[in-house]
Amino acid sequence: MAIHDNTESLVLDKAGLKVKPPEMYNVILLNDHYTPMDFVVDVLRKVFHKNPVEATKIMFEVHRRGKGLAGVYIYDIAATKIQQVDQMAKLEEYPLKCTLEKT
Ligand code: TYC
Repeated sequence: MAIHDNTESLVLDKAGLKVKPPEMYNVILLNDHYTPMDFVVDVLRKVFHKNPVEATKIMFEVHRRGKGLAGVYIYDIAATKIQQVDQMAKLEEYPLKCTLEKT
């Protein structure tokens, strides 16, 4: 059982041994010309648990600048989120994509 404070500083287990914090990954949402804005907001709400205001802000950031940060997670969670986005986009035949970036 490891104890750490989420700041990548205090990292001792019960025996007082040093434990490495997990590597974190940015999930980056990419712009395209076809996916409807409402759908992107829906994805940000369902997959990344953003509220309507935050989801809309991120969607417009991606729309204007080409990409934007959807969330930061350990590898397995980030990879699962990407699969979920792929699955939602595929069902509607939208080209929406997101990628992983090491922090
Ligand atoms: N550019 C898209 C449009 O004008 C909207 C969009 C935003 C698509 C964000 C993808 O990740 C995205 N319909």
